[in-house]
Amino acid sequence: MIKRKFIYLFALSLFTVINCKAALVQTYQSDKPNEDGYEAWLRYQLVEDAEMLQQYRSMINSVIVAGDSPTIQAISDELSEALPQLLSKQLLFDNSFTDSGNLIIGTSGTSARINALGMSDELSQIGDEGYIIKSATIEGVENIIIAANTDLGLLYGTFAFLRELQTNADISSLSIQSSPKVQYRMLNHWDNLSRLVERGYAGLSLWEWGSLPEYNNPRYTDYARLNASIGINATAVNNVNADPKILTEQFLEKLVTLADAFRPYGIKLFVSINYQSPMRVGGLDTADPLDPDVRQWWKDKADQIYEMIPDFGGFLVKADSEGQPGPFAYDRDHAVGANVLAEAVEPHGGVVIWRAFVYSPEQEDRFREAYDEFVPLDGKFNDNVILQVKNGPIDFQPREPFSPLFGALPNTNTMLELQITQEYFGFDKHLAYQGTLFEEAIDSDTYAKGKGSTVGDVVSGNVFDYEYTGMAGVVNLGNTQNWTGHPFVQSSWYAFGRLAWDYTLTADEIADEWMRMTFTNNERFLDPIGEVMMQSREAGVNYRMPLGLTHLYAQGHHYGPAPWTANLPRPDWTAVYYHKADENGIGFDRTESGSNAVEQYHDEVEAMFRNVNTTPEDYLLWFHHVPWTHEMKSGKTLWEELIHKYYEGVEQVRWMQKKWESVKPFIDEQRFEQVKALLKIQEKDAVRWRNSCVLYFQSLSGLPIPDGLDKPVRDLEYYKSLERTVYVPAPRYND
Ligand code: GCW
Repeated sequence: MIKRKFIYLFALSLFTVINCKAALVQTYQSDKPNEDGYEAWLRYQLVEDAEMLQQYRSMINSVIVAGDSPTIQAISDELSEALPQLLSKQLLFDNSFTDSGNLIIGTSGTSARINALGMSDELSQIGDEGYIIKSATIEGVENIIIAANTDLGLLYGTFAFLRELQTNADISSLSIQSSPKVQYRMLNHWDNLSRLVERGYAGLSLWEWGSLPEYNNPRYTDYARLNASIGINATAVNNVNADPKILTEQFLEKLVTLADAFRPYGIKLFVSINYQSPMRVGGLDTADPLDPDVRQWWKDKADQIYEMIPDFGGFLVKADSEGQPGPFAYDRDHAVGANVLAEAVEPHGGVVIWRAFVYSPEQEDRFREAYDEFVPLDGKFNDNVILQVKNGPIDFQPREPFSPLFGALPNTNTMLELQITQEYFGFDKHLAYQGTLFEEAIDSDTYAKGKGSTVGDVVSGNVFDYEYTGMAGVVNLGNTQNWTGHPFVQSSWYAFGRLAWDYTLTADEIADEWMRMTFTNNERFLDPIGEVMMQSREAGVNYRMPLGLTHLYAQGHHYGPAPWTANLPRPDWTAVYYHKADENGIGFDRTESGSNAVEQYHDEVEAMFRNVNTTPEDYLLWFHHVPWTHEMKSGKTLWEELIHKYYEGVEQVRWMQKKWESVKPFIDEQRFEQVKALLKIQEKDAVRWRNSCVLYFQSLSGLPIPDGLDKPVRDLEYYKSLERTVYVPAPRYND
């Protein structure tokens, strides 16, 4: 009897389990197979738009790729992988010309058919890396051609053509001509040789130093493909807080394997160097850049590297910044320091990228430091040195005004450094598309030569005649299956590449492309999630530091809030240094009554920021210390506006959650559920940010939380305690 009852119960529970599962499957409306995100935006799924599919199928029957090089091989590999899947049809890949439509790829040197089209005028406009995609009638047949001056140009053209198909564009009369607007489109990895990644939240470093040089992990090639598909052509593989060992023969051998994997995709390898390398791995007793032995050491080292990696890009250098060694130890300035390296790589066509991220505890205002150090050196750097400047004067904060160095260095090649990894935006836990931030930085008008001298114009060499131009993006890519942790961090990687290629693209159109390629072309996904992406960065600003507040992070990890931080070894590491709030008001006075940092901008910008009434409210507390009672454009007081912004940030995250819920039927369950879970974390974190900041500022202002807003249930002490108790989702901070 007991036994029977047990069997009955067992059967009943089995029935319930099966039923529940069935119910789950039934309520889940998507029929899309699960995806883990590894392919990122290079997903070659059957074209969703039936009409377009029909068009592509009829127009592309044979693929003819002219030439013979590893890059040409990469093109053929990509197309033979992509096209049969996109079109779900068999195509000819044997270079045969059919009378029903061909895709023809070549330079005028490698393809007689392209040569016969007489495109020399067009080709002369696109440089070494540009491409042309167009419809062309050859031998009475309508074809699509991809033409360029080099195989690399063809590769970029191939990816651009695939993008047309992936985004379901009409290709019936194509006429595309494109070439990059800056020369170095570069990723900066902050990867340590231990494989822990500084500010990296997506697993261990991609570079498996232990199995290099012998094992060429296919992932290196996929990395190169993804980058080439968005036009990235350079990568610095190790942390700017550099381990000198990177320059030892042992590591150079490992780098050879990486450079070999990247080469067919046009990606040049750079390394970050430690300024004391001549001492630390070279056996010298000084690293003084003017010491003849040191000079010779760098020359010999460069010769050795170029012997092993003939197309090596050069060195990336963080010197005399945050404890990194540099020329200051020998009383030499940055220019003297950089030039010794520049001389060493110059005969090989290499460049030195010298970072301008400097600040010292002696400065009254950290904002001023980089400008004060580098402007006097303008014109003193060798031609093959590029100064790499972060977008803002402090450090990748949720919103910064542009660094006044842009537009202030007519005689020093200047490139822009942006951050893709979300050091200050919730790591890999928060959805915060950075395309809008990048666009805001690039479009900022420096007025260096009157109106219309944007940061983008400066770094592309349109304002001053720079010898070398570039943009760098700091990435967190790791060995996590989807590369970035949060699936939407991929969108910022994508946006960086697209903007580095063409800084006039908009964040909006880039988001649209990315979503179509990464998720689906279905408008019912694109419309709501496009809105989410476009608002996500602003939401992150609102719940962290609206109206121009900055650096309210907990010390060290930069994840959670700690606006109360004071009394650290350096004042410029504390939050109170940045907000300067007291019972009367809040904000950093950078006008003449304060640090006067506004004087570093060109007149028009200076005038705008100097005056509290013309300073855009998004930047208000960057430049002015204002009373809590200050009247804002909305008619509210500053206090009320600030608190409303904090609450709005949380509401925006809740809105993002709802939007995400609405797209469940249109994408696969795996990625849907992952983003949904991450949004839950984001909502919780946003509430913590809001309550911590609101309660803390209230403890100073003594003002009430405006009517209609729910008061935090817990008190300030509770939120302060979270700084010590809540797990921080990053390596290094939970040892
Ligand atoms: O933002 C700060 C980071 C450091 C980083 C530094 C830099 C590589 O907190 O982790 O160090 O910037 O850009 O050099």
